[in-house]
Amino acid sequence: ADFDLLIRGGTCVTAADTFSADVAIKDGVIAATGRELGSADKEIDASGLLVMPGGIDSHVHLAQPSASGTPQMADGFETGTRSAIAGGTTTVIPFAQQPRGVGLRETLESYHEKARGQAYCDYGFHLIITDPTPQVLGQELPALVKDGYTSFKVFMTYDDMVLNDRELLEVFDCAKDCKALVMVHCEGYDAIRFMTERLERQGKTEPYYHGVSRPQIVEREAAHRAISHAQLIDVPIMIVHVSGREAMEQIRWAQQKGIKIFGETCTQYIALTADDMKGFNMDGSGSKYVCSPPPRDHESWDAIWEGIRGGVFQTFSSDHCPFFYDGPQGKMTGKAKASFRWVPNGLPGVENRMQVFFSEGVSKGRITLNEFVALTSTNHAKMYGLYPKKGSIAPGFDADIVLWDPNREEVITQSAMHHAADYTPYEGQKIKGWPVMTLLRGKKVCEEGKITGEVGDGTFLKRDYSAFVS
Ligand code: DUC
Ligand code: ZN
Ligand code: ZN
Ligand code: ZN
Repeated sequence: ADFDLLIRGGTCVTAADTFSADVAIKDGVIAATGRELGSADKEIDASGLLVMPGGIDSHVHLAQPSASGTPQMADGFETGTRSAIAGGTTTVIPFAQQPRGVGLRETLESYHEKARGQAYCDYGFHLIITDPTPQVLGQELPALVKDGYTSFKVFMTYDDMVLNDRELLEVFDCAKDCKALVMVHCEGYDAIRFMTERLERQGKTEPYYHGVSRPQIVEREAAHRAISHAQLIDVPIMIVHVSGREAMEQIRWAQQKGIKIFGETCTQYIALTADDMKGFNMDGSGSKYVCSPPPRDHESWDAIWEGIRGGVFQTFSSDHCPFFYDGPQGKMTGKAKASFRWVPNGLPGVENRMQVFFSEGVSKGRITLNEFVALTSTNHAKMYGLYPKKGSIAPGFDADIVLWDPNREEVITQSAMHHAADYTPYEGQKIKGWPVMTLLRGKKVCEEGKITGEVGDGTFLKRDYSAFVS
């Protein structure tokens, strides 16, 4: 036969176009699109379905160790990437977090060890820089960027990760020199500490107060500070997990001034609210929704959609950062019972990202199909140096494809999930539009929620420079 596989009769969607075509695949790569392409060993009937690039989720946390005595993450590479492919995502970029005092090579090696042979989908790594010593910024980081680790994240809060302004400037300066893209967690350390300690003195320690301790003002202030530092150095940065209007407006303002600032938002900021963290109950169920930045309110959802439609945000991610709710590793174990400040920050969501975004975005008429593909796949590939290998349906691209039924109605429920976490924050959400088959480099890895791929199918991706960093 001419090809290994032919996907027949579907509607192909890319970031630019929507067109009826068959897709021919050979050796894991898209060989041709069109009609009457030739013969194939296997065929898939995609009539009535959308044929879209597999999702790329450029913001995922897997197997990051927590401090001893605090809950450990629920998902490693096996269950996290299994959950990804079940949701139509074929590439994830998790973080390799530098423990202070440890070198970057050593950090990366330990994450490679956790991932090697353990992934169901392809993966890369962003470093998290917590200890920007002269050795790290002068030698290690530039060398690693050259080796294909072309993006990294820094934090403006958290005791074990926060960088002060001087350190941020040093890191930005290094990124400029080595053409790396810096992702910035924008929440102000001192303001959060102040708010947290005041709430604790008032006895306001339930999970709900996690959100109160870090309101949008705290996020906006840090976003503005990061933007100012980036402008001073003249380096592009990506402000991740934007939760509402305040930070969105800072990014828009910067973009309108011609400062190169990029923005990411996530599922929880269009689907959850601060009220979901209300669990004045003794069981602490509000802790299921504790993440940072915290989910806000309905006005914030509107602001996020405004940013999505207006081009303020280039990428839509899950920020999958899974913890258990129940059991010995549960979110409310140990010190967390005493105060929200000890509840681990993060929600599982890699499997639900495309479902919720399609349903709320495309099915409700807020965005086009092409915008959906750009925000869930193509822009991630361009932003993080995976284009033109990943992120489109065209000859030469990896045959990472999701077949999507735009009319299928489902309800999200934990019992159907493929992650290791024991809950989903999106429980009960009604969805219109659902992934029915996922292909990774031409191999069917999931069909109708059933995993057909094998652990180890996923390979490590060395990345190019960001197409958005010139
Ligand atoms: N930042 C993230 O990116 N994810 C989870 C928690 C956090 O602070
Ligand atoms: Zn963050
Ligand atoms: Zn509501
Ligand atoms: Zn994150």
